[in-house]
Parts: sequence; C-alpha cells; structure tokens
Amino acid sequence: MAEYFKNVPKIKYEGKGSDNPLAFKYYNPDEVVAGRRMEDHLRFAVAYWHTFQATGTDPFGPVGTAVRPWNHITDPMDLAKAKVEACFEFCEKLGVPFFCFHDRDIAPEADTLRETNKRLDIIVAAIKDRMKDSPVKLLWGTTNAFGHPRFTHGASTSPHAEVFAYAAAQVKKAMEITKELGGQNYVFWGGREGYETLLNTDMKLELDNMARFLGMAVDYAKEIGFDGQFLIEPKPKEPTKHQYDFDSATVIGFLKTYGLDPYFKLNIEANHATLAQHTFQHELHVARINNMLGSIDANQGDLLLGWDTDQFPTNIYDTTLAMLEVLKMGGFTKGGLNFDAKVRRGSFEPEDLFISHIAGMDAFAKGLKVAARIIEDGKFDKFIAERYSSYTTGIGKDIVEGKVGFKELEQYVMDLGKVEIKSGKQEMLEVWLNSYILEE
Ligand code: XUL
Ligand code: CO
Repeated sequence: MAEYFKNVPKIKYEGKGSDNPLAFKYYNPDEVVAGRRMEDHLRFAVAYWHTFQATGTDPFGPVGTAVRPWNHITDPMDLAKAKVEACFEFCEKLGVPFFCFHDRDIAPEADTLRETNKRLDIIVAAIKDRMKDSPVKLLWGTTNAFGHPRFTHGASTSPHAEVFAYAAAQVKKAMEITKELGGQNYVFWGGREGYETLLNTDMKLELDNMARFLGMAVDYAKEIGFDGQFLIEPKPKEPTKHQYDFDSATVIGFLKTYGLDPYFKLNIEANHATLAQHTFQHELHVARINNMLGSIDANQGDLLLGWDTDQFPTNIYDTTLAMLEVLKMGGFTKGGLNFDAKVRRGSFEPEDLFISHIAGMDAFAKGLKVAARIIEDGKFDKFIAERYSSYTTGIGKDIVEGKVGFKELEQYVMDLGKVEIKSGKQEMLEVWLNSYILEE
C-alpha cells in the first residue's frame, strides 16, 4: 500500500507548551470533559472535497498551487482510488474518526448516469474494503447537484423537469452508497436551489418542487431502510443571489410549511451564518431551541469579505460559543464537526493539510473545555434565569400559563405607575466570557 504523507508521523497530543506544528496542544482524544471523551464529544470529520479534491485555484488563478502526493496520477479512476488510500492514511494519522463526501468527489462523472454509477460502485467497494481494517467511518454523504452545467438553473428547483429527474436519480444513488458505507447522516445543501431574478422565476412552483423532492427522499429512505439523519444545510447566498435555504429560521419555517420537519435536522456552517449576517451561535441556537440541531460544518469566514472563504476555524470565542450550544443540546448523537474548510492558496504544502486540521481541532477542543466550565459553573444560566424571573411568579406566571389576556393585563397595569426594568449587563458578561477563555 502506498504511503502518501511520508513525512508526517501519527499526530500526538503534546499539550499547551508544545511548539511542534504537527502536534495537538488542546485536543487530547481520551481526556474526559463533562463526562465524555473529547473524541466522542467532537466527532471530527475531514471533508473529501476540500482536502482531496481542491487544488488551490481561485477566480484569478485557474492553475492550482497545491502540491499533492497524487498530482502525478493522470488516469481519473486511478486517481480516485489513490485518493481513497490517501484519505484513510490522512484520517488515521490525524486521528480524525470520520470523513464526508459528495458523490462526485469520490468518483469522476462519466457521459451517462449508468456509467457514472458503475464508477461509483468501484470506488465504494474500495472504501468499504479499506474500512474493514480502519477505525475511520462516514459521517455523511451528499450529492453534488450544482457543479455540472445541467444544474445551472438549480436541481430540484430547475425550471426543467428532466433536471429534477436527474437530481432525483443522483440523490437516490448517493443515499444508497451512504447507507452501504454506514453513513450516519445524509446532507442536503441547496447548491443552486435559489434564483437570480423573479423576472424569470416561478418561486411558488420551485419551492413546491423542492418540498416534493425532499418528500421523495424521505419515502426512498424508508423503502431502503436508511436510518441515517437527514440534514439540511442553510446558506443565504452563493452561488445564487437568493438561496431558498437562507438560514436556520427560514429552513425550519419551510420544513414546517410542508410537513417535512419530523424528518430533517440542520447542518449549520459557521461561514454560512456570517453570510446571512448572523453569528454562528445564533444559527446554532435557533436550530437547538427548535430541536433541530443535527450537525456542524466547522469553518470560519472572513468578516471583511462577503463570500464563503471556508477557512479553518481558529477563533476561540466562536468555538466556545458553538460548543456551548452543542453541550446544551446534550451533545452530538449522529452529527459531528465536519471541517468544511480549505487551506489558503498560499498554504500549498501537503503538511499544511495537517497543520490546518490540527489548528481547527485544537480550537474546538479548547472551546469544548471552556464551554464545559461555563456550564458547570452555571453563572450565565443563573444570570439569565434571574433576568426572566418575573415570569415565574405573579402576573408573569399567569402570562406563561395562559391565564390572562389583554383585558386582564390592561387592568393589571392601569394603576401600576412606574415599571422597573434592570440593566442587561452585557459588558459584565463579556468580561466573564473573557475570563473563562483566558483562565481555562
Ligand atoms: C457549500 C457547502 C457544501 C456543503 C455540502 O457552501 O458548504 O460544501 O457542505 O454540499
Ligand atoms: Co458546508
């Protein structure tokens, strides 16, 4: 078996003092935090598309810069097989327990769907074979129904019924292979499901069709006995100007409108949150309080740029607040933290693939520890409970219990005089958060 990353040893935990770029400073898989091993809390995954497919191109540099140990392989199927080997070696050396893929990441598309599916079967067999003696598992599979020119106007929301049919056939196969590989979730990210101008768009039909499509996926999952979790990944824009799955709230509303909410949860991506002009925590929180937080695409955007930069997550404030939401929902069950993140064009050495993942893993490990301490101390929870305490007695309790209406409330305040309100103490709370992060 070829070794692709010869210069990189198995990555170990060396602790805070280490300045070895190929070692963990905070991520210690066996360390128990809040009653669970770190590895089981964080459930990291490597994204096939960024780590094994991306070549470091950008709109101004169509020639990739990435130096990769498989760059000499020219036959597309030989290359696909080599990447399977490289993926398992990479995940095992890094100690990442999961990976995620789009159907078209793992096997190149051929002229017909029949031929493409045959290619997929060959690669799926190779992955299955490699899984036999590896701890590495599939977190989720998905479909790339946005890259090929047939999907220019969308997939399930395309104005062309043949394209809808094509996307359905593609998702059918991708669900089958996800099931075959023991995938724990199946993701729907709405690629080009959106529109550029209403001058040429029947939005009502497109939304109805998107719901019809998801309904067919639910039916087919039942038919084949796929018990993975279906996830929808919101994104507000890019590639289309108006993506239908704008943000958590929009997706939840859409699912409820069409009666699909029992079958789906959300896969929240940090950079998609910032594109929607929300914080990452906001998106996670909205999903969590609706019992719909399923999984996370762990990355970060650049707030000075308006597009999806998919950088590796290194901001400890964000990872802390994200892990706070994850812990508060009781931890991941089927979901995990998928690094939907790519090294910069300038970080072109193979070693950078490891360094970037280590950076993200350490940032989330630290975030987990800080979040666990915050929850254990209960200071913020106590502050919030106190802030809303007027709803636990008297008129507040009556409001919550539905015992009063406008008439009773009018009567209550009519002669009350001055109403006392209290400071929200935002700055004090921000100092508390700083203290937890700096002291943990
Ligand atoms: C695109 C994106 C996708 C999904 C999977 O912005 O995040 O890679 O995660 O299709
Ligand atoms: Co994503």
